[in-house]
Amino acid sequence: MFRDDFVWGVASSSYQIEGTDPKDGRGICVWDTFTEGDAAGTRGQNAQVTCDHMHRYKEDFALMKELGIKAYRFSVSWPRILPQGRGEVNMEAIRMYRDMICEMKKNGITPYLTLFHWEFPQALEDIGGWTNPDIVEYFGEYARVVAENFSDLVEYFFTINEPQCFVGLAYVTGVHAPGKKLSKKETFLIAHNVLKAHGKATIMLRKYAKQPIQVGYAPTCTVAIPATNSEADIEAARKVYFSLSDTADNWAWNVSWFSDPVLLGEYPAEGLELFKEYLPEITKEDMELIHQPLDFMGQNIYNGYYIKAGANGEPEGVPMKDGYAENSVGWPVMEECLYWGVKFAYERYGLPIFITENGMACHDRVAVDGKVHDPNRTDFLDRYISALQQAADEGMDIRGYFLWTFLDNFEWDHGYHGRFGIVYVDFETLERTPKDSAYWYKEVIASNGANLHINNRKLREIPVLSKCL
Ligand code: GCO
Repeated sequence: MFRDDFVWGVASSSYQIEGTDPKDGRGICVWDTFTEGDAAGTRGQNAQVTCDHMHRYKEDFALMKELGIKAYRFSVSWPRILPQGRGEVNMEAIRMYRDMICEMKKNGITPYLTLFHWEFPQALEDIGGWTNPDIVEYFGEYARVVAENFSDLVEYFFTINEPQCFVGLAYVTGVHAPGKKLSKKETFLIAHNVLKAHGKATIMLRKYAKQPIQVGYAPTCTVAIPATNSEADIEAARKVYFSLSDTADNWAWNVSWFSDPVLLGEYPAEGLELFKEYLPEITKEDMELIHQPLDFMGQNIYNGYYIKAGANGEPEGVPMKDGYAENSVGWPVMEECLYWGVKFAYERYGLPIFITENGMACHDRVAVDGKVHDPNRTDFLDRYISALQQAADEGMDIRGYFLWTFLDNFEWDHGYHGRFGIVYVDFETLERTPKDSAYWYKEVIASNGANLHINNRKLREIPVLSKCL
């Protein structure tokens, strides 16, 4: 079973749900620019309105309360708070976020605030973005403004969400804003500056906090899952999970380059060798800055791939069987990733873990009875959270689970196509309808997981026919 004080929550990000208002004083972010015109990269869609959460948060937090949700991982928008990315603070944004946080707390919801979930200020992109060495100071300044204005109300902070994604998708493959395909040299510089910015923000959050706070980081990756429980397959998967590749288009899609420096204080030796011709200067001071003590680590985990020990002793991929389950944006459903992802990360880094994101996109619609039936999502969550419990039962220090996500929203390059919410949003009327999975999750929270199938294996037994006749 999960610990008694296990944190049950939902996660979101500002850009995906907030929307805009002509009076909001918010600056432009790279996603606004990316979605202008024909917005080819986002199915012609943008986030100007999205869920209109900025005008409806009272209603949204009341619904969260009704659904028994106790914690909320959300992000604040850098260019909403600092329209130019630095300098003048937009007091309208401070007022809005303070009111939002107070409203959460009034509804018994503990805030977990993420500083950066990909809303990069366009004004900073225009002066070199993450390749500009000053970006570390700018991000530190932003962290100071956040600490000064919100840390009396918020105790838990995350610095950066999924560096793998926004470095890789935004600057290597170019499918996310600002849609650039930069050279390897530039993207390794970006990654290094991102890690330094994380360190700087951690220092600034603590320095300017108005009460003792806890700080973490929220990286991601696809998990290497052992094909069987044999020691050899487990070792092969562990090796692959932390390994690096120079051949893949997207070098940034890995665990160790983004987590070892932050959590262990050094870049993986394999990468220093493999990538040596692309690396910027990395000093001892840089590494000290990056390696700030953290209170916990976040893990955003959705899926994986199978690995076995090959005949020659080297790890080998195991293809998926035809007809495997997948979500509506084509990601495989494989609950073992939550067990192995947590186990491997905990063994290597040893910090308490929050699952900062996990959830499923489905082809949801309002049924003829007016409800949204999403049995695939409930089954997904039951399997995944049960796998997480297994890791907890085996002694991994798991503090909480933030389901991605509360409201269907703007799913980046998928536009409004990927519905990840446990609450259905009609994007024409903006009406919210909790899906069946939301009521199921309410029971999970109320029972601290006692209703999960891992604790009720009997529920899965085939009913005895004679009882029904
Ligand atoms: C990510 C982001 C979220 C996504 C979610 C589903 O992981 O890409 O953190 O913003 O919406 O993961 O793709």
